[in-house]
Amino acid sequence: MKKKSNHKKYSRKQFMRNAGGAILGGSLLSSFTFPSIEKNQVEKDKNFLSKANYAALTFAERVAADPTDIPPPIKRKKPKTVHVELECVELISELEDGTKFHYMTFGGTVPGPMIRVRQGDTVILTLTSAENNMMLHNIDFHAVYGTGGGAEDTFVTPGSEETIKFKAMYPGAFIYHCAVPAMDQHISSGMYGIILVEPEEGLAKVDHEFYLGQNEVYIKGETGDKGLQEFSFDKMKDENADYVILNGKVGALTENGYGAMKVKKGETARIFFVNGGPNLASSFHPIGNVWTKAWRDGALASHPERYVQTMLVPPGDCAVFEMDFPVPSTIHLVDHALSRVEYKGMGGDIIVEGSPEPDIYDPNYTKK
Ligand SMILES: [Cu+2]
Repeated sequence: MKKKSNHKKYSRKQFMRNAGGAILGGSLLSSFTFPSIEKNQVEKDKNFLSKANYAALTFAERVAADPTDIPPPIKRKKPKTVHVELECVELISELEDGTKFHYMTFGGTVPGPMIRVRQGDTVILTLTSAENNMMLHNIDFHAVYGTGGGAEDTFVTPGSEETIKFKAMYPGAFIYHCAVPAMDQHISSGMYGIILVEPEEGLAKVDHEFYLGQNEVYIKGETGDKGLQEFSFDKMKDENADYVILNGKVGALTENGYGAMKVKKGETARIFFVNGGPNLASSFHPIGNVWTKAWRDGALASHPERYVQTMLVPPGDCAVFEMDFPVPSTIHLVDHALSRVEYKGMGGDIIVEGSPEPDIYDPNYTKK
């Protein structure tokens, strides 16, 4: 049985005791203020991570979310009450092979599990925090009317839980993210995902759905350094990222990683994309293809834009795409700020299998 965290009555001392150690708290620069959290906490604890003993955290072989691990489309014609449980999980995993990092996640993956509800549904959301976590966490849903999108009422210390209820009033794909003081660090470390609120009329039928998340990571070392890398607040303040990655790890969604996404010629796919940031906008582009339909900001109540080459997705935002695959090809999904692809790990692949379509694209054409 998890204990309620009851954060509103917490003194810093109690807070530290319950967390089993120091907890990195709020930035004085934050525009978000939580009166329940002492303001000088972050300055006192700034060096906590560099002194932290990570022995309590488990090593996860894989932190990258499986892009096909998505709840099925909703067929219901009526709203209902949906129970959702999300666990805050800190772990050690790899930014690239041999480069270890203290990830903070929802559910152990980056991005966190995709939540799928229907407009009008009532959501009973329970946020839990794993016993061996070191930090304070909470959750802010952009799909929620209410203070902090739920953040103010979901602070969880290690081993505790909080529950809120909300109604999904409007449709769209919305980010959820941790929003404790120092939320930029927590999001950079992996604490973000999508809550999809399907419109009452549902979504068009497609052959595949994929779930992708971009975020950037700041470390004290350099990109590619081996061993456990410390988080760099200084680089984060300068927005000078060492990694810009898709689904939490360099090359995760390629044949050299956990495998590319696979489709067949003539099929269709929908892509749910979230940019956690915390600071960098994504110029999201499918090399060798186009976004046949694109819902900017994940705003599914709007008409989609058509044949969009590069979609700007700001930090803290989503986009929904539909794609056609008329020819066999390998489509590189990139942030078209291409130095992030060349030097910082960004990108993932969709492989389109099938026989050639020389009318549309002929790589072997001989000039007559
Ligand atoms: Cu957090």
